[in-house]
Amino acid sequence: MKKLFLSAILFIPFFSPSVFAQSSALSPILTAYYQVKDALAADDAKAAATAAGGLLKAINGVDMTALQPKDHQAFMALQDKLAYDSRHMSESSDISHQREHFTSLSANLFKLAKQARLSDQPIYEDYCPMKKAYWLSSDETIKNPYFGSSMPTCGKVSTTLKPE
Ligand SMILES: [Cu+2]
Repeated sequence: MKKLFLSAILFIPFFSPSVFAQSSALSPILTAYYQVKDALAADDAKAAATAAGGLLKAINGVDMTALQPKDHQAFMALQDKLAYDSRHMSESSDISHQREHFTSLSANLFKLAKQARLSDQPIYEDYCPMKKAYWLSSDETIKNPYFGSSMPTCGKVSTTLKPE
C-alpha cells in the first residue's frame, strides 16, 4: 500500500502536464492531419481518403467561440484552403493525386501552426528533397508520406515548433 502511494506521487509530475495543459479547439485538425499523413506513408489511398474525410469534418467542426482572437483570425484565413485540399483527398482513390493535395495541405497547415496553437506537443516540419515539399509530424522519425515504402526515410526535420 505504501509502495503504491509512493509510485503514485512519483508519476503525477510526469502525467500532469498533458492532463492539465490547455489544449486548443484546433487540435482535432492536427490529429486528423496526422492520420492522413500516416496513411500516405503506408501507401494506403483508401485509408488516406477516409482520414481526409475526418480532417474535413474537423476543419468544418471547429468551435470558433472557443478560439483565442489571434487563433480565430489565423484559422479563418486558411480554413477554405485546408478544406479544399481535404475534400479533394477524401474524394480521390488515386494516391498520387492525394499527394499533390497533401503538399499544399501541409504548407497551409504549417502556416496555421506558426500562428495558432494546435498542440501541446512539439510539431516537426519535415522536408522531402525529392518532392521538394514539406509535411508535419508529431515525432522526429522520418516516415515519408510522399514516397511511402519506396523511400520511407527520405527527408529531414527542417523546423521544430515548440508550444510556448
Ligand atoms: Cu483534386
